[in-house]
Amino acid sequence: MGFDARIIDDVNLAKLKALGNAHVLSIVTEYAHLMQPDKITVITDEQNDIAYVQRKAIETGEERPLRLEGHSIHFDGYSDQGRDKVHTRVLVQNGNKISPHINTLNRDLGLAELGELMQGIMTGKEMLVRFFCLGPLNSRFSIPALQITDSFYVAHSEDLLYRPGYSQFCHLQGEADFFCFIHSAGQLDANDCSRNIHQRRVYIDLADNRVFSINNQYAGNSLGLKKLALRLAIYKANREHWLAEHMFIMGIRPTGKERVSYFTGAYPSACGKTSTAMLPGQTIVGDDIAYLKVWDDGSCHAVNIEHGIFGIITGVNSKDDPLIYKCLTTPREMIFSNVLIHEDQPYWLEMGREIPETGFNHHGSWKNGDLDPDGKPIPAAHKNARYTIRIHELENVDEQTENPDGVRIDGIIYGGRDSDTNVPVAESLSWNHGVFIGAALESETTAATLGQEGQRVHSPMANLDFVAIPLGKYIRNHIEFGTRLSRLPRIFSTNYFLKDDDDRYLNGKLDKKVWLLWAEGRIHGEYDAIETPIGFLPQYADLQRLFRELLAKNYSEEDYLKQFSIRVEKLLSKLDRIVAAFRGEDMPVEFSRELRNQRRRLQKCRLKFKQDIIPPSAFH
Ligand code: SPV
Ligand code: MN
Repeated sequence: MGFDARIIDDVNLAKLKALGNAHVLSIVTEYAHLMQPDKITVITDEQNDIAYVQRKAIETGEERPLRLEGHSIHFDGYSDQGRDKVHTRVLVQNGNKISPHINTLNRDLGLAELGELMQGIMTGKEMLVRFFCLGPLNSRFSIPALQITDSFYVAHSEDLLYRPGYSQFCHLQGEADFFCFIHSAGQLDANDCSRNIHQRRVYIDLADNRVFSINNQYAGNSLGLKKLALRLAIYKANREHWLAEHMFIMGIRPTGKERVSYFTGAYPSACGKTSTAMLPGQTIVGDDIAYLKVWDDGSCHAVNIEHGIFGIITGVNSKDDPLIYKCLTTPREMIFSNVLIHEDQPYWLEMGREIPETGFNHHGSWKNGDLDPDGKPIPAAHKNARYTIRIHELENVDEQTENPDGVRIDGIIYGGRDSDTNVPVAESLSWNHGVFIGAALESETTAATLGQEGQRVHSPMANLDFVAIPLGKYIRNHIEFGTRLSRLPRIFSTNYFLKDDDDRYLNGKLDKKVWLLWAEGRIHGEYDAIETPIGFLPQYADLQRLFRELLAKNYSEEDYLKQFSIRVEKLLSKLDRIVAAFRGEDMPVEFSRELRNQRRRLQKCRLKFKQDIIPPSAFH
């Protein structure tokens, strides 16, 4: 197979050939034949090429310019506003199941279906061939990634979110050691949104390090390097003994002390991961995906594989998120998606300003009170509306973000959206207990995935949607990772979403700063803690001081008791759910031991105290 000279010119062909990589050439040829674009454009790391993508995103209509310089808006279709879990499948040989929780499909069937759906899908369109680097340049963490797409929005988003990687492909010296993503938005409708949503497919082909994504635009479905690459990375990490996680990385900097401690944190989508990494006074390395490795000195190092943020905009306001808010309201290159546009300005839900009664949104022309075809009111903006920016646009970006060695991790946090069970912060009793806490993470579903919101679901390490290996093996990898570390990070749990009986949140949005600074202080031996059946809890006096110093808030003992008392029955029921969730998985003995011990400790304290809700002071 060769290239048809009518669809690729000499300049673009030369850019491809200069890589000296037969694998890249054969992939591009194969998919050009299948998808039949009118034209192939190869994008290198050169500024001209990158600017071409941004310009064409506007010219083609996939993005529209807004009032502020560099700002644009992209709309995803009305039914393409979140990750599509149903049509995202891992292709497996011979119909093997990976795990009861992982959506799989026979590889031959999947590839055959794709062959049909992708036939001629790029007719009339331009095929972009792009090269990126997952992770800092010239780093042993990093993985080169080839992206083929016909969406200028996808290609432009990836410019903002990922490091350019044409040079990294040159360093491959012809090897096939890269990830590959093939995307087509398919036919577009009058609003430049994917028309054939009913044929939306995201198929992960582990055998070939490839992911196919068609008939969609929402970034969680379309951008190869985001959640599609995470699935390939988890599979690769499993073979190579490292971890690919749904985690932020941040530097925690206690005031008045000359130190920084780096933490990673895993939270399900829309549960405060970005806002934690963006806490005032701290620094951000990344907000979504981290690779973790055992470093030469026995410590744990991590890198952010991205260099941008695809963040939820709902609720971003000048008071709670001053840094992001400032970015969103000043000129810079950035993309809004699925917000309301009125007189070329973006408006989003809970932005702390009045939202106009009319405008243009993810449903088209909109006025307050409009109903969708199902008779449901159309909100001004989608709850999962987002912004896409380069991380270096932020004032609080950490100076180590591009360090090829990453940063040394001293703390790991697991946090879910849990209204009635877990305390706001606790430190695990040991590494294995911490892994157990991560594995037992539950959270209520949000608008980040299609389907019903507010359902309590189990998501080990907030990563269930992306795990492409048996769950038991995934958990075992975390246990083993700890055995290879001589300097173990401490593991913490957080819960920002605890509510009282009247359904009111027990904590303010910025209280998380106290939990994080307490955790950081624990690492440095600055706070004594109360050992309880569920882990080490903070003492009231320490929190009282932290609240005063960090938030100028008077933290009452009554609030402490409401928030930090141990809800024994709720915790025991949670354990029953976790047992059920892992049924059918081959769990490591260490996990089963932690589960048994956790249950035993809770039962013992129920017997001893003869009450359901036990204040931390009972354990002094
Ligand atoms: C998430 O949903 O976890 C996100 C956004 O970070 S995306 O995965 O791209 O949908
Ligand atoms: Mn995410």
